[in-house]
Amino acid sequence: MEQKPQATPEDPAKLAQFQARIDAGESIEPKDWMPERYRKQLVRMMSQHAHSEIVGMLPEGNWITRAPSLRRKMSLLAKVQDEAGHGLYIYCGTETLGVDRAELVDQLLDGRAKYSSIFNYPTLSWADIGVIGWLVDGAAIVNQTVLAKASYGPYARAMIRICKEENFHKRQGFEIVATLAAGTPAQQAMVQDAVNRWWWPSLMMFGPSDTDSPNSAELLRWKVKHKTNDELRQRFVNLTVPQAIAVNLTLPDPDLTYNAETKNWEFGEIDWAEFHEVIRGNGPCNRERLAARRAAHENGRWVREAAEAHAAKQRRRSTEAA
Ligand code: FAQ
Repeated sequence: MEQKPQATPEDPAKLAQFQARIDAGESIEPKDWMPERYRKQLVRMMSQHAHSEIVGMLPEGNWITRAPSLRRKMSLLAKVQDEAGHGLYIYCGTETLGVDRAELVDQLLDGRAKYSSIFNYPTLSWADIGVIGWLVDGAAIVNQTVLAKASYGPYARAMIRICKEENFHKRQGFEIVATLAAGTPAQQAMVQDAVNRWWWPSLMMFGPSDTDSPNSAELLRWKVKHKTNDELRQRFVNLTVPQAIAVNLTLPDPDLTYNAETKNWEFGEIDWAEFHEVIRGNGPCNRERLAARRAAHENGRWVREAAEAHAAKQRRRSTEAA
């Protein structure tokens, strides 16, 4: 159920004033006038982001009962719990744009909403947990550090807080990776296999290349995005290659070469057909992920109903007392 608190007809003077505020680097706050299209773009992007955090709990949650030590189990539990917090925090941010969270959740559960492609891949070994922290949280940080300067205040503030926690996740993941990479031959093979499987999907997290990204131009003009998908992807590759070298792991790309002139690690062609299949719902785990979220939602129904009944009772009491 979308309310449209700011359905003011968009006269050119207002639009120009809005763009001038953006160009001056001002932050747009929930009660400020904004073009309907700006609001819609933010709802789209923020809700996809919130869904990603929630679905993102599933691949890692798969290993909580099998973590190799109490210390690893505690930090994995904390990480998964953090992702839930990020999701709820971003849903709250989306609600400041006049959207009901229940409606967004329905869109996720009935398959209308997108969430990050990366969470449709399976976690086959313990090494995947390290590699997700290193590569997936690493990619999320590169993307979200820039989103922390987004023009919409509530989203930008959410990103600042979330990035602090993602940094911790990345370090924790890299520590698992470094430990396995310095371990027995079997551990080394396990972590190399995980890197081989997660590298390309991690690059896909940044979205289609700039020539194929329908939303980028508008988001850049409104300073929701400050960098393009390809710019962020390149930054991630540049940061990650030296880390792989440091722990003697190979990245599965024969075309990876350092260009001393541009100071970039150039990389091979991404399999865009795979990317589009995954976001169309045909990745290795799409169906499993949605089934797990639907079951969780159904199992939580009694909690929501009890909370609503309690809130209604409290409201009745305060009306009677007044
Ligand atoms: N997966 O025009 P663009 C995390 C869609 S981090 C699925 O380039 P845009 C932390 C896109 O939505 C992961 N769909 O789109 C964590 C659009 O579809 P639409 C989440 C994708 O918005 C770590 C269409 O393709 N992070 O969860 C993907 O300008 C570890 C055309 O694309 C965020 O969401 C994709 N990878 O740029 C949790 C960050 N890429 O709506 C647990 C915020 C593109 O037109 C464990 N979002 N699409 O039908 C963004 O920065 C942007 O939305 C991009 C896409 C960069 C993802």
